[in-house]
Amino acid sequence: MKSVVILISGRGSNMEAIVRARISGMRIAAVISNRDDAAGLAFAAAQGIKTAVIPHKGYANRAQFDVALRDAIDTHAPDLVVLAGFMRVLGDDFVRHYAGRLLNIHPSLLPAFPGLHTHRRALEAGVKLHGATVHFVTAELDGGPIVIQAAVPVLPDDDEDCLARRVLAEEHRIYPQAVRWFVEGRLALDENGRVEVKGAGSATFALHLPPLDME
Ligand code: NHR
Ligand code: GAR
Repeated sequence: MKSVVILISGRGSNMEAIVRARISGMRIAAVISNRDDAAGLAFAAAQGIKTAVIPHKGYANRAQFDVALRDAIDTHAPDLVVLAGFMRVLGDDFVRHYAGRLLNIHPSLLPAFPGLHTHRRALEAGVKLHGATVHFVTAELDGGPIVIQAAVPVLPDDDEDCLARRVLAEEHRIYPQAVRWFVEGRLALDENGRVEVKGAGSATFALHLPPLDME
């Protein structure tokens, strides 16, 4: 049985998608938030999952927060740590401690638009495809090895909210899939540091696109 700790900061809909996927061979040991007002905590508690809050504001600096968070996580001795809408940048020591067992979902088609406000920046750039990426976390922000991506169209009348909603629906499909692969032991890094998904029938992309001529 693989044990997983999920880190959230807010709504927690990606955490919820992972919980609802009922991935066999996986136990969710805890859901931990850096904010006590994270809506996702209530869902986790209602599911009988242990919850904890490590408020980043309670620490003098980022390094001390990272240590407290790491201690809280490690009481559960997880095989995997999942960032699901977790909004604090983590330091090198933290990331190194969880090397190869720390996943994040980022709301863009990386390497485009790392960092914050991805939907606004995609609209400003005029890209016609946008999406989401699950990747292993490294010290380089949103720069770690890519596991799976989903693309959605950017439509002419889109605003930030409706584009975010379209991307989020895809996040809820690809994140449980990536976690399932990890739990099944099917993710490996090749000699170039790229992710290989072992086994047949492992599409590492999802496309939800209208036909080119939309008449
Ligand atoms: N930490 C490392 N080292 N590497 C990554 O790839 C990380 C990470 C921590 C979080 C998620 C990421 C995203 O998917 C993530 C990836 C927060 C910020 C940020 O600037 C940027 C990227 C991500 C998450 N946060 C502000 C900060 O000062 C706070 C913003 C807020 O609280 O609203 O940490 O997008
Ligand atoms: C998701 O879109 C996730 O990709 C994004 O925040 C949202 C969280 O939603 N993550 C980041 O922007 C990380 N910086 P959720 O709390 O409902 O899963």
